[in-house]
Amino acid sequence: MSSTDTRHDWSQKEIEALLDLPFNDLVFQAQSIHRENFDPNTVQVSTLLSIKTGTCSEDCGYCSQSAKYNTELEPEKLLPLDEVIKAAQAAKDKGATRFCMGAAWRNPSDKNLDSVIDMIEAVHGLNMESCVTLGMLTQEQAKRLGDSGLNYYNHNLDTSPEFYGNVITTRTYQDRLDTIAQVRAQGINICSGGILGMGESRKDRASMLRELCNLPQHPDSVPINMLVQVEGTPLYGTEELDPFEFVRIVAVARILMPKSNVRLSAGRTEMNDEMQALCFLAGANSMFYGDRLLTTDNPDEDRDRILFRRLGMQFEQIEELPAAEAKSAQA
Ligand code: SAM
Ligand code: DTB
Ligand code: SF4
Repeated sequence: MSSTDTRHDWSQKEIEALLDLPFNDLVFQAQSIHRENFDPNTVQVSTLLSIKTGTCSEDCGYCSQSAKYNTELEPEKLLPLDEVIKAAQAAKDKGATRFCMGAAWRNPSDKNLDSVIDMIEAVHGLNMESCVTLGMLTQEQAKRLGDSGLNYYNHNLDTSPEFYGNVITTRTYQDRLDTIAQVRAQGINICSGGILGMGESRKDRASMLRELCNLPQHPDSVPINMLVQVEGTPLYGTEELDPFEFVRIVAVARILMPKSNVRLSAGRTEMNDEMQALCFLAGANSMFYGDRLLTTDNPDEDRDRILFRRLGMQFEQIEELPAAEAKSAQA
C-alpha cells in the first residue's frame, strides 16, 4: 500500500491479519508507510491540563474522575483563566506546541463553554495550538467552538463497539460517533482513539481500529492510551497487556491511517525507553509532554528530552499560526 491510499473500507479480517503478522514484518511495513508520510525523527508534543477535575456523572470504568468510584481524587471546579494561561505559558516555555484542556463533564453547559472559549483564545494568544476534551456537545456548542478557531477536539471511541458495554453504561457508542461527526462538521480537527489493556481481546482491538479508520474522514490525531490503573475504579487490577501487543496496535493504526498523527498517550510512565522507541519505530509520531496527564503522572520533561537525544529525535515546531490567529492576521 502506498501513502496515497487512505482507505475507509477495511474489513475486520484484514485488520486481524495485519495484527497477526510476524512482529518484524508488521513494524517494517508500518515504518515504511510512516516515512512516506512523515519525517520519521520528529514528534509532535502536546501538554495536558485538567481544567475541571472529578465529580463526573459518567461511569467510565477506567476513570479516576467518575463520581461513582471512590478514587480519593481531589475534585476541582473550573480553573480561572489566569491559572490556565500560566500553565499554557509554562508548557510553551518547555517546548510544547499544543495545549490540551480536559474537563470531567458528561457535557459542558453553555456557561462553561463561554469560559472554555476564553481559554482557547488565550492559548492562541500565546501562539500555541489548542485542543479541548469536554464530553458530548450540542450542535450549537460545536459551532461556537469552530468559530473560536479551536484546532482539535479530543473525543475517544475508547474501545470496540462489542466491548464498550463492559466499560461504560452511561453513554452509548453511537453518542460518541455522533459527537465526532458534529465536531467534524464544524471543520475542527478530530483527535480520537482509545485505551488498551482494559481486558479486551485482540478482536476488540482490531474492531476499535476498524471503527476509527472507517470514519468518513480519518481522525487527524489517534491517541493510543495504555490503561493507567487507578485504585478504586472497576478496571483496577486488570491483567496487564503484553507490551508487544501495544506496539502492534500502534503499527496497525499507522498502516490504516497513514496520514494521521498516531499519539503515544497515557501509560508512558510504566513503559521503558526501549518500548517507547519501538512505538516510534512502529509509527507513533506524537505524545503528551509534561509531568502530568489529567489526574495521573506522565514522564517528566527531562526524561523525555534525554530519550529524544539518545534516539536523535526532535520535537515538531509549529510553522503556521493557529486558525484563529491566522484569521485575525488576515483581517
Ligand atoms: N470527560 C470527557 C470525555 O470523557 O469525553 C473528557 C476527558 S476524558 C478523561 C478523555 C479520555 O481520557 C477518555 O476518553 C479516555 O480515553 C482517556 N482516559 C481517561 N482515564 C484514563 C486512564 N485511566 N487510562 C487511560 N486513558 C484514560
Ligand atoms: C487521551 O486520549 N488521553 C489523554 C487525553 N486524550 C485527554 C488523557 C489521558 C488521561 C489519563 C488518566 C488521567 O490522567 O486522568
Ligand atoms: Fe467523566 Fe470523561 Fe472520566 Fe468518563 S472519561 S468519567 S466522561 S471524565
